[in-house]
Formats: sequence, structure tokens, C-alpha cells
Amino acid sequence: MTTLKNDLLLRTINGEKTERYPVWLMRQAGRILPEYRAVRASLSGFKELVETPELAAEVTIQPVDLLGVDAAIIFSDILVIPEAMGLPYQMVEKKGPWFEDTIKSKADLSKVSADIDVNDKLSYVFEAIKITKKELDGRVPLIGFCGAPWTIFCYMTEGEGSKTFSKARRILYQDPELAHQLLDDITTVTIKYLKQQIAAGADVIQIFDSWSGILGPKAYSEFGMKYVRRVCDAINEVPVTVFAKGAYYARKELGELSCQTIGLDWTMNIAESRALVGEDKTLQGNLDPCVLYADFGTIEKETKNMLNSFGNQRHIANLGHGVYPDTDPEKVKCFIDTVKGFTKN
Ligand code: 1CP
Repeated sequence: MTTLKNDLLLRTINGEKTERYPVWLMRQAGRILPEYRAVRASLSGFKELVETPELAAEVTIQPVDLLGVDAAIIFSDILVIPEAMGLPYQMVEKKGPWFEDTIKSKADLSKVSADIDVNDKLSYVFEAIKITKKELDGRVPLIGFCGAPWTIFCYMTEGEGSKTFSKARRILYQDPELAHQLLDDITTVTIKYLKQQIAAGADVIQIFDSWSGILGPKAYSEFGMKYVRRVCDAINEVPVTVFAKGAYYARKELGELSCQTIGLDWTMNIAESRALVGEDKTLQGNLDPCVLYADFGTIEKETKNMLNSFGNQRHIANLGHGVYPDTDPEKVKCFIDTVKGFTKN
């Protein structure tokens, strides 16, 4: 195994004292970079890029070379799981994901299966991880990822993005048994999938619960947290990060999960989050992605304010959600360089 030349992220996750805060950005591999758009332009679409391991590896490494981040995140999508289970997706240009078939009733459960061989269905992801690890040659750690079961459930029932996911949420009240059956199946496949990402070389796993914020505390505890907990309990090979966007109401419960890092969105106060989560976890986040639309001076000032609020504790600098596609890469660099130039006392 190649030893890591830059292991700042892993040392921070492990709670070691470090010289500075590590930094990476959610959605760093993607449309902000002209070099990404050039690769993408030569292809039929997003899915071809995800399913071509050599190219997925190339765009995964671009932000390491071009922006100087302390970690790479494998270029893929959370929606490969519904597809592997039996619901294929299309990525519609300028619109987002679209599922022809969705789960509306118990009868629809026959369309999906948890009893699948992930090595067969998702070999392109594991191949991309292997190539990326080889090409990174230990420069920085590689983050593997998945959607949390609740967030995957949202897409499998709604069939597309939504502000409210009301088709997904109504099932929780009309047919909670169906909800639990589907969530259980998603969880089973997700655990198998993450184990293979780790076997292929992922150094850290991040679970994206992008839609936890549309549930209240009681529903999240029953339909969200329960399954995130099962994933965390099953993954002990590498450190796990849980990013439950909008789940400010669940920070104490998140702090009790068997994982090493909790991601924060920009609405969450750092000191308050630290008090709720406790001292024995690393926090990650949480600059408002819109700060990167400001002038360089403002970006520097806001980033330093955030870094000061970390109070020398275990923290990974990141945005509070994915970087928006029309952000100027020079502004992203300003954020990264400000973190890298900030010495802890
Ligand atoms: O044509 C394109 O380039 C499509 C844009 C795009 C990209 C670059 C999509 C469509 N997915 C991705 C890659 C991706 N998706 C990555 C790897 C890149 C990186 O992070 O550097 C990751 C980690 C994701 C994860 C993902 N996909 C999430 C969770 C994170 C989050 O942003 O909350 C979610 C919710 C998705 C679904 C999805 N895929 C794509 C879009 C536009 C969406 C959101 C749809 C919606 O609004 O509901």
C-alpha cells in the first residue's frame, strides 16, 4: 500500500494535533472547472463520464492538481444505488435527475432488489477508485461516498429533485411499512457498496443525507437516523463522515453515531454544534457557498472568521454544501489558500 504524503485529513479525523486545518470542497470535481467541462464536452453526457473509469479518475484528480485541496472525492453520483437496485435514472441537461419508474406502493417493491451483486452492477465505480488511487500515488487521501438511505428513498419515490419531496414524505404517514421495507433494502445495498469502495481503496467514506432537513426530529429519528446508524455500525474499516444537511435538530443524536466526523451546513453555529456533538468527533464545514461570489477581500475575511470559530479543535474546512457550478475557480482558490495560510495557535 502506498503511504500518504499528505495525511492531514486523516490525522485531523483521528483527533491528532495538526499544524493547520485540512481543506476540500463538496462538489469540487465538477462544473466549476473549465478542465472538467472540456472532458465532459467530448461525451454523450454525465452518465458516460461516471461510467468510464479512466475519465472519472481524471476529473477526480483535477481539483488536487488545479486547486491544491487536501483530499480527492471520487467522481460519481449517489443515484448509482437506485439504478443498481432496478430503477435506472437519466441526468437531464440543466434539469437534474429523472427516474422513469418510481416506488409508489408495496407492489412496486418487486421492481427493486437488495439481493444484488454490487461487484457486477457497480464495477465501474470500484474500477474508477482503483485507477484514481494509482494515479494519485499517495498525494492525498481519496473519499468514497454514498447517499444516506433517506435521501436515496427521496429520489426512488419522488423520481426527481423537489423542494418538498412531498411524494416521499407522504409515504411515511400513508404506508410506514412500505417506507421501512424500502429503507431497509437501500441500507443493505449501501453497506455492500461502501465495503467494496473501501476494498478498492477509499480512505474515508462520506454519507450525504442531503434531504434530512425536510423531516422533523421525530420522523428523522424513525426513518433517517435509524438507517444512517446501521450504515455507520457496519463500516469500521475506515473513518466515516455523516453530513445531514438541515438536521440542526439532530446534532446531539448525530454526535452519538459510530462515526468520526459530522458535517455542518452554513446555518449551524460552530460553537453550538461543538457543544451538542461533543469533543470526541471532528467537525467539517461550513462556509456559505455564496460567500464565494463575494470579492477576494470578503472571502478572506469570512473564511478567517470561520477558522477562528473552530477554536483550535478537530475541524476540516469545507463549505456548508456543494460549491455552486457558476463559482469562479479563482475565488475557490482564494478560500483554499486562506485556509492553508492560517496557522493554528
Ligand atoms: O452534468 C453534470 O455535470 C451534472 C452535475 C452533477 C455532478 C457534477 C450531478 C448531477 N452529480 C454530480 C457529481 C456528484 N454528485 C458528486 C461528485 C463530485 C464532487 O463532489 O466533487 C457527488 C459527491 C454527488 C453527490 C450528490 N448527487 C448528492 C449529495 C450532495 C449534495 O449536493 O447534496 C445529491 C443530492 C445528488 C443528486 C444529484 N446529482 C446531480 C444533481 C444536479 C443532483 C441534485 C438534484 C436535486 O436537486 O435534487
